[in-house]
Amino acid sequence: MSYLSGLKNKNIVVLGAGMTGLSCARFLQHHGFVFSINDSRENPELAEQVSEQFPTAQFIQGRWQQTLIAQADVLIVSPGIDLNTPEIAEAINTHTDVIGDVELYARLAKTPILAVTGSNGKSTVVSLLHHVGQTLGVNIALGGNIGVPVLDRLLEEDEQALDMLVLELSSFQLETLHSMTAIATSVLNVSDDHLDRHKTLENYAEIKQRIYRQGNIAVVNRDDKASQCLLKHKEIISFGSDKAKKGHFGLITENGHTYLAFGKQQLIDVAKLPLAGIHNALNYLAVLALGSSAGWSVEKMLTAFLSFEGLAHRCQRIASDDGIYWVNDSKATNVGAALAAIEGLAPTLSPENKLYLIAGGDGKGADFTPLKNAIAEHVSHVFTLGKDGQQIANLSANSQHFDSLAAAVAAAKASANQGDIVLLSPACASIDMFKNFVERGEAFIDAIANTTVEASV
Ligand code: UMA
Ligand code: ADP
Repeated sequence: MSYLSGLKNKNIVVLGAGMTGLSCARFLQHHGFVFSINDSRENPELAEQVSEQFPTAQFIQGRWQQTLIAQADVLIVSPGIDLNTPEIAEAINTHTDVIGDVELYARLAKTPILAVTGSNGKSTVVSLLHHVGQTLGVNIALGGNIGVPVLDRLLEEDEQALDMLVLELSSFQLETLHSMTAIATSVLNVSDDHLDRHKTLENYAEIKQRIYRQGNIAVVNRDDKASQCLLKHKEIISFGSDKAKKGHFGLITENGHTYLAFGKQQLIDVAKLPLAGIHNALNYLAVLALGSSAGWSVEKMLTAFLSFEGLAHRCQRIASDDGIYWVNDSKATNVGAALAAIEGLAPTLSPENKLYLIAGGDGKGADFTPLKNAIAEHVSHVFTLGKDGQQIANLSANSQHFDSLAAAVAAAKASANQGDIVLLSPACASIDMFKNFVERGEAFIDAIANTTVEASV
């Protein structure tokens, strides 16, 4: 009996009625399974869609329904729901099959996978891998935390014909994933993030490490201890900002130029690549390592790099007529990302120009002190906002806290001169003031266009 037909007589409960929950429901309904959906919030955003699209499914909202959860044979938990929720923890203790949507996909699909996790750079790396694969003529798809629930893939007719799936995995998704067998997996880096849920950095790093058990080749970052693969029997391809040994990827600097390199072989001057900053050079190297694991030609991948423009809200230059170099890095939702953006952009400034930082939001329990030295070294003034912005302001004497992003932008505009960089790299989530990082980035772009200079610091 296949795993799928074995689900027929099971009591299946989907927890969470968001993007993931809906895709699980679509999949289950398509196969004619009976299931229930439970969302603990009063008015889940997609509640209407649930009632419309799954009229026969039992839908309980506003609380966790303890008996429903306790009686489930299979509990499919959305990534945003904490497994320590008492009702779910109890189900785990009583050996209910508690899985995520990616686990269900992994149990069913045969498509070769390249899987990426990490605190920062995931979306850039998986999107670049996808772009490179497409350019090389591979029939490739993208899924996971990037906003494309994987089960939707199984409903597409071309799933059988797919050569490769590139998966972006969050720590939340890795908590409920055990059965993936990828060609290659990577923990790009680990820095403070989601500690409100995972409690300690050690616990968070351990969850990320679980990806290596579920792939053949481990692609590791030599610069980051937490990215190393501790499993002795795995084949390893490494990347890092130093010179690499034979068979690994690194950077070589010669006569003021930095090159992506494979062992001693210089591949391309990073100045010729569209995505700037050392953090992006590492992202390119990670893609080369992952692509090589799949047998792709390094030379062809380098050519494909040239036509990838990058993703919105990640160190994205915003055009303006004031001569200021505005950079929207709204996706920098943790300290490591903001640090990479500051350190990556600072070297691109002319000596007479300055770097201004706009930061703050919901810090998710993170410690901001790692930003202190980078701000002291590279940033002329910090404009902060949001719930935990004052904590960032406290790192520097040259700082000021504002009530809104528009006010912070106005103050930055009043301070900056032509050629200066004003970087929005919040080091925080946006949920205290915005729907998500996209809305925050768009508010930044609007504020740049609409602000007249009236504030000064
Ligand atoms: N819910 C509850 N109780 C809770 C928490 C949530 O009932 O305690 C309900 C909400 O009311 C809502 C639903 O669960 O109806 C939302 O589920 P979810 O939070 O798992 O979000 P989805 O819409 O299913 O989106 C998830 C990922 N979200 C999170 O991990 C928080 C998306 O990543 C991902 O793109 C999508 O699955 C498809 O795989 C977003 C994200 O912010 C972009 N990820 C984090 C990050 O990148 O840092 C990890
Ligand atoms: P993720 O999907 O992991 O959030 P993104 O590719 O969306 O990663 O990038 C988010 C932010 O992280 C970027 O805006 C940038 O500030 C930072 N960043 C990108 N790549 C790296 C990297 N390799 N190391 C550290 N920070 C990075």
